[in-house]
Amino acid sequence: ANAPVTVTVTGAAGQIGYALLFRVASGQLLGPDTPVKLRLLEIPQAVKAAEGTAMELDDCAFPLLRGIDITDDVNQAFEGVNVGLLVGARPRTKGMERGDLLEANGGIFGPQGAAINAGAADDVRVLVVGNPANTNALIAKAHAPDVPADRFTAMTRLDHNRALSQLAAKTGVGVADITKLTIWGNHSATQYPDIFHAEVAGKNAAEVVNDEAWLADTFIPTVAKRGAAIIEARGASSAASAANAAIDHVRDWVLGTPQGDWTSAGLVSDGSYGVPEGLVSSFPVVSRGGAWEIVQGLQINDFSRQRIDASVQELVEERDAVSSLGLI
Ligand code: NAX
Repeated sequence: ANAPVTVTVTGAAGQIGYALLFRVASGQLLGPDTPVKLRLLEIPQAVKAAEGTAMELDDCAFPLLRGIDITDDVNQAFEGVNVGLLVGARPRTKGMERGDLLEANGGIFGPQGAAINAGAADDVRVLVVGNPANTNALIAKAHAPDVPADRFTAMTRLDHNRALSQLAAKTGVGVADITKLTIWGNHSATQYPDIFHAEVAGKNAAEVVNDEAWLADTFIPTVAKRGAAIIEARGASSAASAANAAIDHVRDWVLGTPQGDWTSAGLVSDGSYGVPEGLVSSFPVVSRGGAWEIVQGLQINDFSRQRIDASVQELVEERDAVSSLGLI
């Protein structure tokens, strides 16, 4: 068996935390040969609820679970961490301006980045789920100058999975027959789900669909506004599907993506596809040898270019806002 891996989950008492922790502890994150030690970070008022979740984790008697620490101390939470799942964030409340939201989250993700810089294991991998995920990842990275930038990622895998499901339904195939979909840009309503390089059972998806009106007026808005539709229907935001996507992201990062396919993840841009260097933007990605690589050489048509640029522009504005607030 492998050595135990320390997995830190922030916002552990929240609804995504509740959907995530049992799957991590059961081995679905890192596979059946890797024991896990859990670190749960919460704010003081929610530590008791996190303790309740830990009691339930104990009661599952998961053979791979080698311990649970619960803390409200950010440095303790990230000491020796191998995988950091940054889920807890400050939600936007009524009357809150975007600047206030970014500032409140800067107060969370700045110190978490610094704690990762100070205490994390050399192989640390960080996935930011808490919104605004891309810019929160940018803030955390900015406070961790000694950690390679490619260890900070933001979650767009839920958007990717939503797009897979919508395209499979439209084309009448199973999701496993859809490959090479891409989510570009920000995890927000401006995100661009791109099917021009995707394949449906090996055939070009845009040609199979052959319906630009469906693409522009149904597919893209359905994927981009799915989070709001879930809230409308369920009375609460996506939780199990978000946890599932976090599991998919980290598992693929550590264990690799399948040959002949790719997925989507928010990575620190190296300038690929005209996305300004340093922005955390979603790209088509593969994972090889435990590291993400951006899929290169895709031809971007005008339809896609406009939409990628619009989402990237929003990321530029968020970066400029946190920069003028002194958060990065
Ligand atoms: P909840 O409000 O249920 O849980 C959040 C938890 O975080 C709470 O228990 C809270 O006490 C804790 N928390 C707040 N500040 C903290 C801090 N400084 N340190 C540690 N814990 C802290 O939200 P939940 O539904 O679990 O969603 C969590 C985050 O995921 C939200 O920001 C949400 O917007 C975001 N999402 C991101 C998605 C993505 O695809 N990237 C999709 C799902 C989700 O909407």
